Amino acid sequence: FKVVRVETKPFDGQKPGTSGLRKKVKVFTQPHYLQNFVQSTFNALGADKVRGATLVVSGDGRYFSKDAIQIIIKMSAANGVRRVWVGQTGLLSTPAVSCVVRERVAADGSKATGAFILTASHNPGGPHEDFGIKYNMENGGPAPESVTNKIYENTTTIKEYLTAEGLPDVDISTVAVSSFPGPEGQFDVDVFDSTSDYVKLMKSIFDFQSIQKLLSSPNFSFCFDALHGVAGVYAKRIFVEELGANEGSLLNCVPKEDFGGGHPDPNLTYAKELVAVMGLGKTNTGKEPPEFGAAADGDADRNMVVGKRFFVTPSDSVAIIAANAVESIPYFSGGLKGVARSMPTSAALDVVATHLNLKFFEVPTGWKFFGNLMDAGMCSVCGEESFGTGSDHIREKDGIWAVLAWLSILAYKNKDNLGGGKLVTVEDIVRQHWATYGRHYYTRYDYEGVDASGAKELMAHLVKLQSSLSEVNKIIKGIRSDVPNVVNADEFEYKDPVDGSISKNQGIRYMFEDGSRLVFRLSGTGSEGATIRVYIEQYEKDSSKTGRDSQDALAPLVEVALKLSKMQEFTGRSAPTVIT
Ligand code: VG1
Ligand code: CO
Repeated sequence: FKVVRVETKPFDGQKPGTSGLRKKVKVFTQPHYLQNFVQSTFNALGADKVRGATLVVSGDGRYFSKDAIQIIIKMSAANGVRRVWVGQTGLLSTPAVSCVVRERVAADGSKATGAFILTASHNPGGPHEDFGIKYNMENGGPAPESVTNKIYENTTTIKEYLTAEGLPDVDISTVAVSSFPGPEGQFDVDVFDSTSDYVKLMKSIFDFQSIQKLLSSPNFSFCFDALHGVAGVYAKRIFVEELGANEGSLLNCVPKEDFGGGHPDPNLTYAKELVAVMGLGKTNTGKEPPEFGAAADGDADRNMVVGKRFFVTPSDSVAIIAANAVESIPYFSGGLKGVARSMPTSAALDVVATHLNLKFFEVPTGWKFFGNLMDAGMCSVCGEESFGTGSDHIREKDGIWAVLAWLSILAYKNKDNLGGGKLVTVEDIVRQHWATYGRHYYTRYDYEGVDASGAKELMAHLVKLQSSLSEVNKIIKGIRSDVPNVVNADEFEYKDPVDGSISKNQGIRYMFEDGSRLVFRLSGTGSEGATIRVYIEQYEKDSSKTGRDSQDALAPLVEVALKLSKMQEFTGRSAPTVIT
C-alpha cells in the first residue's frame, strides 16, 4: 500500500464526553467525520507513540462498527502503526479491550500501547441511533482529560489525514494474521478470539470451581441477559462452557447491530425481559423466578444484579462486593488496597471503608479517574451508581466481573448449603449488609433529551442558590417541613491525588444535616440535547427502618429536589424519562 494525504476540514462538536465521542450514526457517517477524530487522536499521541505501535481496534459490534474498523485499519497503516489487533468479527467488550491491552503479547514480545473502542455503550444502536469511539491508553484505561482535550483541540484545526491506498479491506470474520507490505515495512492485522485473553484473566481472579458448584446446585438458579450486546459472547463462553450453566439461562446473548431494537442499558426500565423473569415487574411469567439474575450493557462494562424479586442498587452492590471480597474472591485474599466511588454514588461504600479501615476516594463521574489510583496501587475495588463496578484487574468497569464477584460471594456464603436446603439469597446478603452498615436509600432521576439551554439555566439557577444557604433552607421548609437543613452546598471539584490535576464543575451538591444528599449533573454521554441527572440519597442507620420501599422513603427529598431546581419550569417535563 501507499500512504496518501486526504484534505479535510474541522467538524464542530468532536469533544469527547464522559466516555469518548458519541453521536448519531448519520453524524459519524459523514465523509471524513470519523477520520478526522482518528487522525486527531494519532496527532495528540504523537508520532513516537504511534509509529511501530500495536493498537487494538474493536467494539460492541453496533451498526457502522465493521466499516469503522476498516477505516481505522487503513489509517493506522498509513500513520506507521506496526500491527492492529482485532477481536473476531470486530467484537471485544470494553473490559476485554482493557484486558487485551494489559495482558496480550504478540509473537515478537510486543504489547499494545492503546486501543480504539467502538461503542456508544448503553445507547441504542442502528442506522438511526448512536455510534461512538474512544481511545484507551497503555494502562488499558480511558485517555485522561489531558489527552482528550488535546484530541479535541486537534479536531478544531485539522486539515488532512493519512490513509493507506491499495490496502484491501481485511477479513475480520476469521481468526488469522494478514500481512501487508508498506512503504516502511510490514503491517499486520491480527484477528484473534474475542474471549480467550479475558477468560484467562477471569480464571486467575475467581475460584471457578466453587462457582461451578453453585451453578450446578439443585437449589440454585441463574439467568443472564446481554440485551443483544457484546456480553453475550462472553456469557456463553464463561457461564455456559466454563461454569456449566444451562444454555437456557442466557437471554438475548446473540450480539446484534441494533441490539434487537432495544436500549442496551441494564436497569429496571430497559432490561424488560430479565425484570419479568426475576419477578420484579408487573408482568407475571407464572414461573418461579431464578435465585440470581444479571444483565450487562452494549459494551458489557455495566451490570445490573438482581435476586429473586429483589433489586440490588449499584451503590449497594459495590459496597457489598468490597465488604465480602477478601474472603470470597481469591484475587483479593491479600486484602484490599483501597476503595473508590464516583461522587454521585451513594456513601454505602464509605461506611464499609470506615468499618474495614480502608483507604477511600471520591472521584468525578467516569471511569478514567479510577485508573490513576489503581496504577498507583491505592485502590482495589470501585464503582459508580450508574451500574458500573470493577477492580484493578483492568482499567475499565466490568460487567461480567461483577456477576462473577456476586456468584463468588453467593458460593462462599452457601458453601455448606449446596445440594439442597435453604440458600443464603441475594436478598439475605443485602439485608444483612444494611443491618450491619445501615442503608443508603438511593434513586436517580434522568431527564433525557431536554432542551440544552433550559438545562443550562436550571444548573445556573442551582449554583446561584448555593450562595445563600439560609435562603435555600427557607425555600426547602416551604416545600417540605420534614426535610432537614442543608448544611453545605458546592460544585464538586476533584484534585487527583496522584498527578495533582484538577477537574472542576463535576456536579452540584446539596448536603443535608442528616447525611442526605441531592446531586445535579449534566450527562456527558448523550448524543442529542441535554440529559439532566438528579441523584437522591438518604442514610438510615436504624436497622429497624432499613426495610422500606426506597421510592417511599425518598419521596420528601425527591419533592424538594424537583421544586428547588424548578425542574418543570426549566425543562417543561413533569416526569423523568428513567428512574433508577
Ligand atoms: C454515564 C454515567 C457514568 C458512566 C458513563 C459511561 O455518564 O453516569 O457513571 O461512567 O455513563 O458509562 P454521564 O456523563 O452520561 O452521566 V458507559 O457504560 O456509557 O461507558
Ligand atoms: Co458501557
